[in-house]
Amino acid sequence: LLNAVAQALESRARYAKACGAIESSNSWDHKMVTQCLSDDLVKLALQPIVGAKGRELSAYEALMRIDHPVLNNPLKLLGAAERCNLIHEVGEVVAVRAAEWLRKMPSHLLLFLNLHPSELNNPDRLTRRLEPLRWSAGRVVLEITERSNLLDFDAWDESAERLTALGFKLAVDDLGAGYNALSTLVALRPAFIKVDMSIVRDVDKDERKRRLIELLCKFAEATESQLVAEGVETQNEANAVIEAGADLVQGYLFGRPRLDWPMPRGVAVA
Ligand code: G
Ligand code: MN
Repeated sequence: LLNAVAQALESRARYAKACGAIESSNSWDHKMVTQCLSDDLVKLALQPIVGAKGRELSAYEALMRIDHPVLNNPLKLLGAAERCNLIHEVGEVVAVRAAEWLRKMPSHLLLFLNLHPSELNNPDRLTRRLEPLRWSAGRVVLEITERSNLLDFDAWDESAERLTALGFKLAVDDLGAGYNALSTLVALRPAFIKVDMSIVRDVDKDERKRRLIELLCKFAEATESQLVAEGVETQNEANAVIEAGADLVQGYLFGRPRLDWPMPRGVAVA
């Protein structure tokens, strides 16, 4: 039944759009996003991030999971929230959920959290919505994807400065998947560099990928940041990125995102 309702809603939204009824589809978006927020349908799953050398659990990345029949993945929720201007409200709920995880997690573990690039345009609003995390800002790493052009956002530097002053750490996410990779690395001075899984995939079989990761590891070392290899799925990929000098590894090999707590012990061992 849920599937049927979902399909009906989705085709109705498509129909409304096709008719050019932008306003009505906007109000659908608004209704559905608001429903996700008010009915507590937005959850955060945690995926382990593991130290490359000792294979010890070092951090988790919080990834949104949405229990809504139509907006049933983060991209759909964020797409709808962008269209009806509710990105900030989604972020507020995420911050509250992330603070709940921080309270449960052992205090030596960091929590990586994704920002929406448009949030960087409004430093006041962004710092306000991160308020629930302020008490433990030093354990929070804010990921900024380089899929969008960070430098297009006027206030990105003020945002970055204020977040750093509050004690939050910054990460460049998805490095290698987007368009602006290298200038973001220079401008943002991130504490963590997360290399996209498109570069990690088959790194053990591709000499150029291996060389590229080596180069980025050298850059990370020289700039006192840490390199995280994302999307590691096989033991051979893990061995290759660790040999290339990655500080941290993340991916299905080490654990999938999970909603339950406590996490199973002994995540990931090579
Ligand atoms: O853009 P970002 O790096 O935040 O996206 C993380 C996404 O990648 C999540 O949706 C997560 O579920 C997914 N993911 C995490 N580890 C792996 C992996 O090893 N393989 C694949 N294919 N996806 C992964
Ligand atoms: Mn991320």
